[in-house]
Amino acid sequence: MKRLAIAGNPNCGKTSLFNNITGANYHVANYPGVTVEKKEAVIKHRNSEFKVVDLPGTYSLSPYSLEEVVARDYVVNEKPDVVIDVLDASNLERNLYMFIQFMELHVPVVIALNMMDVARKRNVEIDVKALEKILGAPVVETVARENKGTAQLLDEVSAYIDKGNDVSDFKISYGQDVDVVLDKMTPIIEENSFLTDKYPARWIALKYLENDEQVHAQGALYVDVHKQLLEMTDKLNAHLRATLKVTAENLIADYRYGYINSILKGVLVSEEKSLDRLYLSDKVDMVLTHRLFGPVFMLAFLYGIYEFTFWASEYPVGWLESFFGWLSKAVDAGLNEGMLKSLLVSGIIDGVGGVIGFAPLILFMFFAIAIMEDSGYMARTAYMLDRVFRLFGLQGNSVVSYIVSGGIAGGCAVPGVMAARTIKGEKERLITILTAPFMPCGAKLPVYALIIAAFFEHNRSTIMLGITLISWLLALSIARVLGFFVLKEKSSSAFVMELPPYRMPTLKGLTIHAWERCWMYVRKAGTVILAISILLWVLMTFPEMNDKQLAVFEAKASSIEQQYSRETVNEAESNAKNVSPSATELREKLREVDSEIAASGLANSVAGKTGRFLEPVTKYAGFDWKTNIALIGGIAAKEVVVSSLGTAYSLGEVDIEDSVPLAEALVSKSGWTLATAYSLLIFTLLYSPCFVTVVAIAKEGGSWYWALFTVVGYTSIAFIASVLTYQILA
Ligand code: BGO
Repeated sequence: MKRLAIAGNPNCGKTSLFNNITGANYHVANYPGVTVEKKEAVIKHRNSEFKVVDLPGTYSLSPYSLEEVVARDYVVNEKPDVVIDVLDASNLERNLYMFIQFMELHVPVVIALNMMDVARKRNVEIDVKALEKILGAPVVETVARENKGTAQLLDEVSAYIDKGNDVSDFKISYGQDVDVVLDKMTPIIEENSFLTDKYPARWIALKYLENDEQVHAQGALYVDVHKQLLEMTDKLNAHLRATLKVTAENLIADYRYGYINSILKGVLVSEEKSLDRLYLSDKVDMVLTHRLFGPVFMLAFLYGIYEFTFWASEYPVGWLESFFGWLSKAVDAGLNEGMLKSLLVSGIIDGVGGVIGFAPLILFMFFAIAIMEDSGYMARTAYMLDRVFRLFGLQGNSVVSYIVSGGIAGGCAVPGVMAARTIKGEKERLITILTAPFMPCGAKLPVYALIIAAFFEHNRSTIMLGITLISWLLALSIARVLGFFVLKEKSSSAFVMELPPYRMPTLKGLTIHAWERCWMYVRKAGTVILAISILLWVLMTFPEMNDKQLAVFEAKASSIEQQYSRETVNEAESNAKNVSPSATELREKLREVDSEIAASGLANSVAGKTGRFLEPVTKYAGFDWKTNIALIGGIAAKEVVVSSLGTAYSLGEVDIEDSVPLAEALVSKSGWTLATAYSLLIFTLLYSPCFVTVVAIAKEGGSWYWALFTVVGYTSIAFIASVLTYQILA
C-alpha cells in the first residue's frame, strides 16, 4: 500500500482536500506522544490502495512549534511515497516556503494548486506549466471547496510514484559566504555518516547554520562532528555579522524568499498590483530588472565599476611602481654583477613586482564588486543575464558559473567550473564548464590592465567594458557552437535564480570582502607566481652564451674601446673641455654592444629559443619571441604573462638607470603597436585556460579529452582570432 501525506499552510484548503480524497471517511487519533490530532484513512483509486495522512498545518518545517516538529518527523521517519503539498494559489509566496523545505529534505512532492477560483477572481494568473517545470514537481490545479481536480490529482500522484522520481539534486544557492561553508560541512557529515540515515547531508549542514535545536540535540551524541559543525557555524555567523550585519539563519531565509521571488517572476502572468503589496525590493526591481531599462542600468553600473577602479587605483599603482623601481635600483647598487643580482632584479622584483603592482587595482575592483554582491544587485544581474543565456542554449546556473569565473571581472575560473555542479542538465553543465574560463578572471586582469595602461590610457573603462562584453559574447557563441555540433544530446532543466531583498552594504563588510580577495591575489603572487617567475628566469637565463658566441661581442667591444681611448687622448691633447661628439657616439656604441649581449643572452636561453622557434608563425599575430615567452608562461597562470614580460624586458636592460615601468617599456622598447595590443587582448581572452583550471575542467567534465580540447582547441581559436585582428589593424 502506498502512503500519502497531505501537507500545507493553515487555511490552504488541506482539510477540504483530505475530505474530498477520503470521502470524509477517516478516523482520528493523536500523533504518538503528543496531543496533535492525526487524521488517517485508507482509500482506493484506480485499483491502487493508498493510506492517506493529514499532516498538521504549518508555515515551515523548522521546529518552532509542536505542529512543525510533528510534520517534519512524520515525513522523515515514515518516509511517505508522496507528500501532497497544498498551495494556496492566491498566496503563493508564503506557501512556497514550505515546498522548498520539502525539496531540501529530498521529499517527493506533488503540488495541489488550490484556491484557483480565488486566485482567478483576484486576477492572479499562473503559468502552471512553467511552475511545474521550475519546481520540478507535478502541479495540479484544484478547487477543494468544490471538489474540483481531486481525481486528476490522485492520477498524477499514482503516475509520479510509478515513475520513481529522483529528488536528491535540489539545491538552492545561499550566496558565496554560506555556500562555501555548506560545501565544507557536507563532506564532513557524509564521511562521518552523521545523522545521514535520517536526513540528507546538505540539509543537516543547513540546519546547523539555522541553529535547529532538534538537529543539534540529535547531533550532540556525536561529540566531535557536532563540535566541529558548531564551530564552523559560529565562525560563519561572526563573519556575516561583521560583513552584512546578519546571521546565517536570517540570510538563509532571505535567500529562500529570494528564490521564491524569482519563481514568482517566472510564473505569475498577471497579478493584481496594489502598492502596499509591493515590498521596497520589488519596487526597486521594477526599474532595475526592467526588460528594457534593466540591461541599460547594468551596463552603466559595469562602466561605473571600471571607472571607479581605474580612478581609485591610479595613484596607489603608481606608488607601487615607484617603490619597485626604487627597490630594483637599491639592489642593483648593493650587489655585484652576477646571477644573484640578475635573479633578484630581473626575475623577482621586475617579474613578481609587476604583478603585485596591480594589487590596488584588484582591491578596488573587488570593493566595487562587493557593493554589487552585498547589496543584492549581483543576483539581479544574474537574473537578467539568464534571459540572454537562453538565447544561446544555456540557462540559469550557467550565469552563476560565469560570474564566479570573473564575468564582471576579477573572479576565478576554478570555483566557476566547480559551481557548474549545480546545473542539472548534463549538456548545459559540460558546456558551462568548457566556456566559463573565457571570463576576465582576476589573473587576466593585470594583463589587461598592463595593456590598457600602455596603449589605452585615455579610454580605460571603455576598453575594459569592451573586453568584458566581448568575453561574454565569445563565450556564449562558443557555447552555442558546442551545443550545435559537439554536444548533441538533448537536455533541459528549469532554473530559479535567488533574488534576495536589497540591503544597504556596510563599509566594514565591503572592506572585509574586498580585502579577503585582494589578499588571495597578493598571496598567489608571493607564492605560485614567485615560483613560476624564478623558473622562467632560469629558462630565460640558461644556457648562457658560450665563449665563442661571447668572443664576437667582446671583439666588437674591444675595438670600440680602443677607438674610444684614442679619441679621448686626442681630445685631451686638443685641450677640449667637453668630450667630442665622436667619443659620445662611441660610448653609445659600447652601450649598444652591451644591449646586444643581453638580448643575445636572452635569445640563446631555452625560453628564448622556444620563443624564436615560434616567431615565424606568431609574427602574423604580431607577437615577437619575447611576447611568445610570456604567453607560454601564461598557460601556467595568467599573471605570469605580466611577470615574464617584466623579466624579459629587465634582462634586456643594460643600465638600471634606463629602466622604465613595464607599460612604458612596451610602448617605447617592445616594438608593439596598437594592432599588437588588440591582438594580444584577444589572444589573452581566448587562449588556453591556466593549468589549475585545466585540471578542474578534466575533473568536473569527467574527461581529459575536454581538458585537452580547451588547451589546444582554444589556443588555436585564439591564434586565428589574433591573426585576423592584427592583419586587419596593422
Ligand atoms: C471555510 N476555494 C475556495 N474559494 N475556498 C476553499 C478552497 C478553494 O479551493 N479550498 C478550501 N476552501 P480548510 P486547512 C469557510 O471553512 O480545508 C475554504 O486549514 C467558512 N467556514 O471551505 O479548512 C474552505 O485545513 C465560512 O472555508 O483548510 C474553508 O488547510 C465562510 O478555505 C477554508 C467561508 O479550508 C479553509 C469559508 C465556516
